[in-house]
Amino acid sequence: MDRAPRSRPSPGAAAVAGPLVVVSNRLPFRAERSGGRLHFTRSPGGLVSALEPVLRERGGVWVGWPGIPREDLERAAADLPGDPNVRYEPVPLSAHEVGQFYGAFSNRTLWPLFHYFVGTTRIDATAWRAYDAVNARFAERAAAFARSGALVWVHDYQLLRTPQHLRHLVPDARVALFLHIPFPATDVFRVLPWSRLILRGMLGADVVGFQVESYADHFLGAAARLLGCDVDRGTRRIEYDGRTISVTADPISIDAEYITRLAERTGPRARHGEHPLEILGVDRLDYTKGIHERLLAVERLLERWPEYRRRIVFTQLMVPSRERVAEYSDLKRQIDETVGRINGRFSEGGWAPIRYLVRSLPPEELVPLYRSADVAMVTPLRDGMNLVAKEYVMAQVSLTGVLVLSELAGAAEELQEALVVNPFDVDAVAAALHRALSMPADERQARMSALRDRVRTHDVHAWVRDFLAETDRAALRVAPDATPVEQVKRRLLPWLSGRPSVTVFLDYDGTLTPIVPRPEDATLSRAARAALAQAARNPALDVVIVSGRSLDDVKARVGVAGITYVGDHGFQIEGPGVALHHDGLERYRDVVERAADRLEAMAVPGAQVERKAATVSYHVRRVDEDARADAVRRAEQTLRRLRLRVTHGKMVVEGRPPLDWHKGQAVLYVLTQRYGANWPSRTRALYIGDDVTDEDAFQSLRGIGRSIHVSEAAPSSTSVADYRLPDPAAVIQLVRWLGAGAFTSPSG
Ligand code: ADQ
Repeated sequence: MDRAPRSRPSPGAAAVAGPLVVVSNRLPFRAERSGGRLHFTRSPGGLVSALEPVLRERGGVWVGWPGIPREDLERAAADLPGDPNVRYEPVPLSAHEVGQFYGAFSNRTLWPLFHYFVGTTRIDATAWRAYDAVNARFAERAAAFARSGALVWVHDYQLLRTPQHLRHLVPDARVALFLHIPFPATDVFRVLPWSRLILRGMLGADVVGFQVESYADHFLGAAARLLGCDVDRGTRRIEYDGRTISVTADPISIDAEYITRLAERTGPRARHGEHPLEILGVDRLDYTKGIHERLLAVERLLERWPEYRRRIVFTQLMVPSRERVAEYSDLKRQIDETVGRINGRFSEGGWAPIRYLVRSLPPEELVPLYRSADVAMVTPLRDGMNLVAKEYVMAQVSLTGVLVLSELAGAAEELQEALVVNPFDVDAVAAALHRALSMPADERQARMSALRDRVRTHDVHAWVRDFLAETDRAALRVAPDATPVEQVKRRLLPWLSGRPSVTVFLDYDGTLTPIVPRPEDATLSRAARAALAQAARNPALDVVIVSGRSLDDVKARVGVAGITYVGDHGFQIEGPGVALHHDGLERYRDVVERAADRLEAMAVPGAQVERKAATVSYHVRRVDEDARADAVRRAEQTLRRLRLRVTHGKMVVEGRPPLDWHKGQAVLYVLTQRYGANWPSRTRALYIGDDVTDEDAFQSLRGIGRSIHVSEAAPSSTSVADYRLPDPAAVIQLVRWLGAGAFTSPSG
């Protein structure tokens, strides 16, 4: 189990090929218990057979849940299957975690919503948190390999937050994501309260792949509309957080040669009795697959064209899935009843029109069924791709069958020679069935051979090759073509130039100056002061410094005349045409003083008490690490006892009057005082800050201004800011650019 991945580039492999790390919800094997021991058997399937050869060749790791609860895994780890060049890395999950992350959020929220079943979508915040936490765990497992330069390829809707978590842990990781199910239109996607966080999660990847173009287009649209990203629909690129993300449409396929060989070897299945026309449906038992509607279409066929009575048999094969989800057992019951009703209505003389089997057949048994079926009905109500359609086509070695295919399956974009139908339109599906059953042999051959050519040339191996080639192209592209400052400038430019003036709000500590151990040492650099002074001279620019420090302190530290200062988290404001001395200051002055005295009396070594007019700050950066949590807890108690509101910043606990007033309100106050209530049509408000307390201002300006979070790491899921800059040096650069008035000219 501790084999390290080896890189073994093959001749002709792309220049950046290296170890590959596949991350998927499940490892490619099933665990079964027998004789008190756990046994692992490989799960068959196109994805496994396509990915394993590449993993073996490049050397690699497969990260996933092994399908058994954490408790059992500890005992069984030694028995996990291995391969000299592929390492399986299990992500241990408890039964409860699987229930929340997989059973609840993946399958009762994302699955229905992404398949446009909005009414069935559950919105459950507990499940969301579990999903995000489990996604982070997958990222942690993959991080060690990502650090050594491997390409990490994340799969499917269960892991949409994993790319961002991985990017957070390994900023220069190479990450790709492929979504196997549809990506819905923005107005459906945004039903999800966490849609932006899901998007940010996905945008942690360098390449995001979808089955078909329309899903890729939906994703580009969502990035532009929900996150305000710069999106180039022509080249399918998204600018996000200083990086360029490529979006691709690459339809997954099957191992075409394997299915063909199996079909040729096994030959057609013996036909039974005198009912020569066979119609086949093969699906996971899932409400998206349209099984019930399909049964109604068979019923309609027998009603409208009675000549098919006694001449057809419709066989529906279903693999049970997600049996614990109520919608699935309801569906099973509904299908049972409808089959019973239709068979009851039409059966005669030992003939029944519908047979259905609930079981999984091995390929050796499934392929002969495909081969002998005169018609395959693949009529999902919505499907990312649908591999059954492609399997049927490749098993049709004698070119006699007809594929009836839903236009709402991704496969319909490629398989145009099928009889393409709207699966909700029962009459149209019945008519297509009639057309398929009565189609002349030469038309059947022509259609089927065209379909086979298409699937043969784009099989699953081509899919893997094409997708990996895209990731190589992304890695080889000239490194992010712009610095973070340039990226932000580019995005701000069109917005800024729409108004005659810009009001820029800047936090002080951590935004204009680097964070230092002692707050009194945070002095402004000469370059920063010069940039602010230049900005202050620009008549189209209004500069406001916003700080948790006292007004006098921040004024003295910045020392630039003609600009506005907001101190004490907004309780004091002073600048041209605006002044505020919040009445809470007087009412709470004594309480705040008393709080400061008590915090000082605690005499914690390294702790520092900062007294301001309306707030008191307790700095713990220099408190011994072991004692810090305790110091924070005691400070919180002290402040709460005096009925002050407790807030947290970076290594600081603060006590403030329990009034509904914060940096966000102070920002709106300044704007309204200076420009009137309709300020959004007169100035552009931009807020730049790094602290937790700045989030209030980001929040106040959402939708009516823009905000930049100063943070070294990729945006944390807790910040609501629009953009990010890495450090104060980048902020100063941006201020210099604003000061130079470049935003007023379209050339920037
Ligand atoms: P699924 O929703 O599982 O996959 P699909 O693409 O049809 O849908 O794959 C089903 C697979 O299960 C096929 O390979 C089929 O042969 C097999 N299968 C179904 N019933 C069976 C039975 N009774 N016995 C044995 N095998 C059976 C998701 C997306 C799809 C997307 C795939 C791959 O929902 O849209 O095509 O991933 O990306």
